[in-house]
Amino acid sequence: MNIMQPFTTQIDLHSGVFNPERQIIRRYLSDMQTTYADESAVQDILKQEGNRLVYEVHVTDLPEEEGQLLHCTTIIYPGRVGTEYHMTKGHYHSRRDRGEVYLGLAGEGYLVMQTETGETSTLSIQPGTAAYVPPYWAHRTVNTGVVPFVFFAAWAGEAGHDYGTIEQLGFAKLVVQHDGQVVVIDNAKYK
Ligand code: M6P
Ligand code: ZN
Repeated sequence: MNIMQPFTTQIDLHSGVFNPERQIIRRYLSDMQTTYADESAVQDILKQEGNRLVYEVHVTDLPEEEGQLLHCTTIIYPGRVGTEYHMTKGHYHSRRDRGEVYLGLAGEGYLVMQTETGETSTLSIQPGTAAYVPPYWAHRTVNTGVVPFVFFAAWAGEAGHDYGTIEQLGFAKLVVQHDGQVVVIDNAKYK
């Protein structure tokens, strides 16, 4: 058994920034060309405005192994691609039977989830909302506000991220702006 040293991280509850900062994963629109339903809106933005930072993840540098509890903050910047709000790529856990817990820190958004047996769930997250992603549910977060949406997440070290299934199939539900309102609609392209 490998005994690690306990440690703390100071988290700015407004910005989600870690101190000490360890690893930051930044996802730009160019990394998400097939994520949004409206692929031509992605190409128009890339051509007309150039690339944009959609979200970043501040992570602890823990080993991805059984027994560890990985944790991070995610900051999704406000914005839309076509009618669809800025969001994370979304994933299943490679070990499907591993769950995850979220805590909203700043801004607001939705946690969009689905199972491989056809169930879907969309939960609103605000500062102070603890949300539970049970085993077997794919999960994606969406910023439906006008300021950065910041939340904390913790999950099992051995869970792993399976992005491929979502890249191939997409999510069944989309969170879009319609007549100035946030609406959850069916994804016509969902396979
Ligand atoms: C949450 C957690 C992380 C994840 C991050 C960004 O904080 O689920 O494990 O990495 O969101 O989401 P994604 O990995 O789908 O881009
Ligand atoms: Zn996860």
